[in-house]
Amino acid sequence: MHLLISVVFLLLLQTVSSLSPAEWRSQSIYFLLTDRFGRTDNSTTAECDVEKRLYCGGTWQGIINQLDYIQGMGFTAIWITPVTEQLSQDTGYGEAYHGYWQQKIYNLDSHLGTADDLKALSKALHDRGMYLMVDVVANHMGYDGPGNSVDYSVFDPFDSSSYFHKYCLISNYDDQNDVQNCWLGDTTVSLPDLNTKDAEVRELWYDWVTGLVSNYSIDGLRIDTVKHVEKTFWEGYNQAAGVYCVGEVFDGDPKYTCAYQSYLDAVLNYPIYYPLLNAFKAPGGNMGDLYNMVNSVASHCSDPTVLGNFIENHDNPRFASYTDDYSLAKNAITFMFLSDGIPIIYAGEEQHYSGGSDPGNREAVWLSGYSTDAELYKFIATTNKIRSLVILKDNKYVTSKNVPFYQDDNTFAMRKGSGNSQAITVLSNAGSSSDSYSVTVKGAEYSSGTQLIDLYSCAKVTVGDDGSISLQVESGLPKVLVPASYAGDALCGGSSAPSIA
Ligand code: ABC
Ligand code: CA
Repeated sequence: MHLLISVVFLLLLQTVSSLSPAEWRSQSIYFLLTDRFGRTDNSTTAECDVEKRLYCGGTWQGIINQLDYIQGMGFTAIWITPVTEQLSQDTGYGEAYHGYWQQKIYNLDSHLGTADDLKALSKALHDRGMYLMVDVVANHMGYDGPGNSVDYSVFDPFDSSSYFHKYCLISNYDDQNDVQNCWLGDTTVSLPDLNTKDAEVRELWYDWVTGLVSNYSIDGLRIDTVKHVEKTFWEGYNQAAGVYCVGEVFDGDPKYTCAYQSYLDAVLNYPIYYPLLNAFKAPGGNMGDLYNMVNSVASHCSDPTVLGNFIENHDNPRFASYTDDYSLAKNAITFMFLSDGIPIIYAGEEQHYSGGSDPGNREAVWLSGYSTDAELYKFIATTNKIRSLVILKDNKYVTSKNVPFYQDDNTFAMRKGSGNSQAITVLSNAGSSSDSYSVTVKGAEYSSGTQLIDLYSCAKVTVGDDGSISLQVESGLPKVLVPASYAGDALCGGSSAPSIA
């Protein structure tokens, strides 16, 4: 009886402290590489040469030190890179500063701090009403050297070759058996591939993830290399985690990627990533493909509103490595925040960092001095405010599906939300040096005479006779139009705007 009561109590504790997929919908995520974000000593000058691929000194305590900077942009959650103990060598690809080369899953990576530090980070976030998402890897371990030279005794608990698939490198990404059962990595650094169909391996992982989530009061997980493990593994894993899980399925085909949403709460929105990049990485980009992909994702994914949206991460060249144009960057960011799903900004994006491929895109954020005056820092803060406001005003906003309704060579428009509280997002690919131009978008479904306001510029517009909206696009900047009555303390306040009653 006592046991039963404690079990019920523990279950209750878990449900109050963790966040469900439904609750994640309204969050906004800041993704950082722990080693590259903040140092315990608060240094803003400590050297970090990305090309060396060595630990640069970021820690969990260093994140705690900079939570004002993250919260100041309006984020409500952070996603941090894996926390487990890594291979210790300086390999042909440097050290395991990124956290994806684990060896001992019950230990933490001591470069990043202690168990108490990680708990302190979790608590510091929760004290602010923020949430913690941790990156986890179940597909593989990491080993310094070729696959046929692996000493399995270094792994805990997977200390024998019997826990792993036979060594073979993935050679054909079109063959799903190859992708699941052969090994990622190469002969410089091996990623020994676990036999995840094995009952013992599954049980070890499921118990491990339950323990991790409860020990550190974790609110959500980002799961690595999801396409490299058979789908049936993930159902049990997600259940054992008991929190929102968003999986990395590195593939732009919505049919392929969305299929994983039948086994995991969500996936990262790789299908949108490519057309979003192509729409804005240079002036005059392709708006039609983005328009069509919104519809494809909506039809293939069981729930597009819980996907993780991004335009940058640590595996792809940063947006500013394609173009230094601020208006184009702003349009891509606006899309991510106002379309279906949960926005994810990759640390350094707010400083307009421009690193190319891995390892160039892993610059230390402290070298920016954590400037809160940076143009995109301020723009992201405003965009988080806009998203919070439309969520506050419309309790169906996050669950409603966005509908693209207008497109031409330079302009793309979509609406999201219910009835008379829809947010109308109008994007431009013209770039910051373009001439001012006028555009009339039709299909917004607001009745004629309605007064709308653009929450970025605070300019007002009245819906025309046939429901069309005539706009002036300046410097290729994006717009988010909402009922003019939304203007108030949060945004577009002041004497000229009516305040929220
Ligand atoms: C290391 C060095 C690098 C060096 C490299 C060869 O080895 O650090 O400098 O260049 C970690 C580290 C990396 C490290 C790797 C390998 O391990 O972070 O620095 O690279 O040791 C996740 C993580 C990622 C992590 C790992 C491994 C997995 O986010 O940070 O890397 O734990 C594949 C995987 C994907 C993985 C990604 C890096 O590689 O599937 O899980 N990411 C195609 C394939 C994808 C493939 C992708 C990139 O190429 O289909 O499966 O991702 O290689 C679209 C298609 C896509 C296609 C893209 C390119 O085009 O739709 O399918 O993706 O149109
Ligand atoms: Ca595998």
